Amino acid sequence: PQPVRLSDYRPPDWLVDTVDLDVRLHPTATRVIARLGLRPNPEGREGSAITLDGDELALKAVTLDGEPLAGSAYVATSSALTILAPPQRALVLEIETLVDPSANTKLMGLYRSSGTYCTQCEAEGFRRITYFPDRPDVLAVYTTRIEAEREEAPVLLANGNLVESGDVEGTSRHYAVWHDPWPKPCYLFALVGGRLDRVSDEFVTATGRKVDLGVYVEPGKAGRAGYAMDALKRSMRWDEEAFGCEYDLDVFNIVAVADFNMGAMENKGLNVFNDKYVLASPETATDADYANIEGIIAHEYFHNWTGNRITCRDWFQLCLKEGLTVFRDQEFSADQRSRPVKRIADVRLLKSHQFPEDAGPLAHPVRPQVYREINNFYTATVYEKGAEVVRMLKTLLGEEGFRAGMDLYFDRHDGDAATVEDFLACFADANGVDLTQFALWYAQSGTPKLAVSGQWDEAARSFRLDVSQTLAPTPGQSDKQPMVIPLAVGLVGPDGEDLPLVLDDGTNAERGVLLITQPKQSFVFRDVAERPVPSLNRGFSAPVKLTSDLSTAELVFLARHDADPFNRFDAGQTIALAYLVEATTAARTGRALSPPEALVEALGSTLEDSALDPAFIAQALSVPSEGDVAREIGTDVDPDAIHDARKALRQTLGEALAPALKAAYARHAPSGAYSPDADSAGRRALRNASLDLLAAGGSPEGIARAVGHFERADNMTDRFFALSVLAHSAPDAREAALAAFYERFRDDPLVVDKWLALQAQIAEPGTLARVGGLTTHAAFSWSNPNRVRALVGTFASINQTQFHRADGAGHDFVADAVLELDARNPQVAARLLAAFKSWRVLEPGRRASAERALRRVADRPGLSPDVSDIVSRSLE
Ligand code: HT7
Ligand code: ZN
Repeated sequence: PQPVRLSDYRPPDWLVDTVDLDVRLHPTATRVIARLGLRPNPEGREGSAITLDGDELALKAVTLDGEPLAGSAYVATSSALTILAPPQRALVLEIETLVDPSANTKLMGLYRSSGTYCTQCEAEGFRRITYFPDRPDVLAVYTTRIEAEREEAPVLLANGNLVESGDVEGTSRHYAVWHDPWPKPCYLFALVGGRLDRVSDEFVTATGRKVDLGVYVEPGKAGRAGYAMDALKRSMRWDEEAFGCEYDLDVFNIVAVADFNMGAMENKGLNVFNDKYVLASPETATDADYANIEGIIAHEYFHNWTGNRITCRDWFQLCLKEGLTVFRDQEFSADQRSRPVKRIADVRLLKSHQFPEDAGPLAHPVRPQVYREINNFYTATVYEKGAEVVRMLKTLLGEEGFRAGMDLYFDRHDGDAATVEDFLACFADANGVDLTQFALWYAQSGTPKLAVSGQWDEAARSFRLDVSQTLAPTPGQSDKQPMVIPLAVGLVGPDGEDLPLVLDDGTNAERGVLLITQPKQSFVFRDVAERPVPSLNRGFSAPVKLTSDLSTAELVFLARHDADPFNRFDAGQTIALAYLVEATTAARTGRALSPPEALVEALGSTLEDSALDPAFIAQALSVPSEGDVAREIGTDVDPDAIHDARKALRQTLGEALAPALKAAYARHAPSGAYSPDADSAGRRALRNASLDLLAAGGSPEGIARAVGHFERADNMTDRFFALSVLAHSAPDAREAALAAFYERFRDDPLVVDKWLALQAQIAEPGTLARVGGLTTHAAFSWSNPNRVRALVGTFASINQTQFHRADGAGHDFVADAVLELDARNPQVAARLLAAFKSWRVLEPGRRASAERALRRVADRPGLSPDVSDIVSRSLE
């Protein structure tokens, strides 16, 4: 496909004010009649044709103002309909198309999931339902009539409010008419038809309007939808309180389906979800599942204002809705749970997914300048780094300044298809600041590096911080400009208390934030009577890679005393990471290195600090992942050596901290029935982290404890955690436990996904054959994205030693899987292929095999645009 460039943006030539859809559902021949109220756009090109997008469509009829169009008046292909010389005035175009939802394996447009009809239109799926100007800056008011066999689809849903329903006289069919008064782009269109159970509730908005809430699930699963409903109501209240955003229809529905390309979709008034992010019960869902459900329900709901009421002008502005909405859902979860633990989890996700993306061939700015396939830009950079950019705005402007900017944004742009510039202008105008340099965060790709060193001048009683920033070239961007970096800092005195931050000009560093704008800058603090330890980038105030001259002893001090919980956590991780890098080098030459005593002691005192939140302690105990270590090493990476070093460290920690771990395990035993609340989840997290380290060395006592934990578990969190410990650390006990787990949950696909994913992660040479074998297991299907992601996706993204096997067989397996999938579901195939994104950091042998596998994919004729785009950028 031809690249699409931001610089080529032109307003649409024709606008659509109204869309009246008549959809007659049929498993293989659904008839769609679309009546479009069009008018020339005064801002478009005068006298232009009407060009409508299509994708795999069969045109049956077309009329203009009620008259059939002559064959010479239009050109129709399966991918476009052009009305050649339309009258330049408001007109009504009626288009009839036929689509086959059962044959739709791409899961874009109208498709069937376990028999339920559903739609997915973002980014460009509406054109697979009818011909339409499929771009987000064409906003219309939709009325949707759906008709179906009552027996097959008793539930008929679409966007907006229900205005009419009934039987189609003299037939076995029925219909429903939905009207959405809010103009919207077509990517927010949705309809659902099926046999579904409903969980009902209601919400009264801040101004007293009653909203009917419904969560629809497969028959028999309503008992697992209660938590999603609860999360929805909490989200609705939170958005009113935190941002003044009130819901605006009489109805809000959520539908859970089993076949879905992503997590969920924010269609106006009718969110459609991957059922993985709706269904939960203590027996089937882990604490992590509950937290994900809460966060994703909130995320999609929050889109009602950031995405729907204010949408994007074009797909380059995707971060405008996604980055902002991720920021909002992160804040919601932080308010509902532990703020520090949520921040730690969010930063871990950023570092593990976004940092490698930014460092590899797929790097792109938060707002890309060009794309060949928009589906490939729903990335960690757009979402997670996009959220960090919004967070930095808040750090720079403060709570009130940020809220003033958001208020102005909602006020000024309600009903608009907006841009990043529009968004930033609201913050600049509301606060009287210039954000020109800040805007570089949207334009420059790559992770800035910040090198910081500190010097205490005893005689002058001052402390100087020298800061320098660099940003390495990334694909398509060789020259970089310095960024605005809000660096939150503290100076921690010998007693562990923060010192006042008075700069040498007598001003205070506002909210403890230093503003870095130059390649090199120095900051001098006065009245520093004793040598402090600087705590840098507190709360991870900027998404940068920070290096400092802090000694191990100073990091240990921060791990024990820093008032900033994120940095307290991060100090321990920094020590562990530095050790793992060294130990990896040693492992490559067959040497073993003992971990620093100081690290063991610091973790020991964290473990025994009863003032700390157990969830925080659990995070502190988790050793940096193999991916973290690979990223830190950055070149000539040998995953086997990393694995050996990490395994040895975990074993040492388990042995050295055994008494404290056993005490923590005992202290956090459950005291009542399972509850998914944050405190209970935190206690389980610490108990399970203790169990894990105690078994890490494979000692009979540790394994026996894990077996007992598995057998006695009364909830999925404990049961699955124990199973994971056995799978990774107890080859002898593993198979029996895996078999028992499967037998118990074989009829529950979402739990079977956990079973598949766990086996895909085992860091042993037999895993590739195991994963290959599982692709033919009755529980696996290439056509369900959740199954594919659980088995093949987990293997490629988590199992560093086996995906990057020295013999290249892991790379070949994933390349074959991508090719197998591509014909069926290009989006899922392309995402799987993106697991190769860090292939260039591997040692030469593995790098060569990754390249061979990528070239084999690239050489396959007839690749989808999705896979072709990823493979060509990966090889550039
Ligand atoms: N806005 C939604 C993105 C999405 C999506 C994109 C492409 C293809 C399928 C998709 N399903 C959902 C979800 C979100 O980020 O809120
Ligand atoms: Zn989103």
